[in-house]
Amino acid sequence: MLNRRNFLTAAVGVAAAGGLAACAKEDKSSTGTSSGGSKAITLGFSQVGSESGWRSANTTSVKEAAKEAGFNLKFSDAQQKQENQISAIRSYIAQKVDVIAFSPVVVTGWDAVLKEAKAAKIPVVLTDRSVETSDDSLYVTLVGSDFTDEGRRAGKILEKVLAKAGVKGPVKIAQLEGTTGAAPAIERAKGFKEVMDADHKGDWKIVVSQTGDFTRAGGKQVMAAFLQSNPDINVLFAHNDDMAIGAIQSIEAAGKKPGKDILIVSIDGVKDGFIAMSEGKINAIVECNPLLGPQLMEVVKTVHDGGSVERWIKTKEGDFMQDQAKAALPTRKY
Ligand code: GYE
Repeated sequence: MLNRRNFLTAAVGVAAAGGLAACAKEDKSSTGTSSGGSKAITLGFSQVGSESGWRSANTTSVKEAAKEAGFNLKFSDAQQKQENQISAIRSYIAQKVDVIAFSPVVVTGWDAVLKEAKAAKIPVVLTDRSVETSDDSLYVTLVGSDFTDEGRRAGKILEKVLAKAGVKGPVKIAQLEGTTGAAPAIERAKGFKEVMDADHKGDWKIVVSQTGDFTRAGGKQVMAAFLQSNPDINVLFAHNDDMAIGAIQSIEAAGKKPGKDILIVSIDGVKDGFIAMSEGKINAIVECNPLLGPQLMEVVKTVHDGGSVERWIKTKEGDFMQDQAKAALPTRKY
């Protein structure tokens, strides 16, 4: 079981000692000291990559919020490779940062490096994506969305989309999955399937499903192959907007109308997704909020100061149908 208090108490002691030791070192990227004149918290952050609009907005949010909080942020981009994230985390441990935060590209394979962080008494905060671990004490908390619920919401909103479009016959769904092994890919598929199994056993079928790695290029390429193998697809469920946008290009290239011949539901709610929706090409979007920076910095501060935090700090988000897109577009923040 997680013994967070002991872990944190130990972490704070070491963080304070680490802070003193770090004073001697020059740190060019330091963003200054916190208000009381005390040493700024050094946060090592390992980002997944820069695969999507969501990710860019998330990176900006993290960087801005760290600056705002007066933290010394060490940031690295793993280019969607787990081994890069593991080396980044190892380097943060070697640099004796106060807190490590990361958004794990996939769910498994973290125990070894997380044990190293624990042995060095550096608390780890997960953000955006979760991990599977046999030892709960290896991370303090997760700040991020409920992806299973997003999948369920996508299923529910598809019911509305189909009703609005007046689709009567069989629903043949193509699914563009996110990065294989990543929490949002696993859980969004799971939540969507729950709705299918509960209410649409007879009328909906996923006829093809493959990863597009959360990128536009991936979505475009995989959708082109789907249209070749299954030209009768009438619905696309894309695990993110970028893959839906890529897929739209292939749908149009195949002489079909996205949003009409093929109804599209995606997840994220980035600006380009809203633009495609206001053009009638995406039918509905389930929002997944990337602006996690401020909440993350608050948690990092609490953890660093030895306070207790919830095990999972969930993000709040909404759902949008096509007829809301134009009105919502100017107010979208990412
Ligand atoms: O949906 C996708 C990004 O982990 C929630 O990763 C995030 C996902 C997001 O690449 O666009």
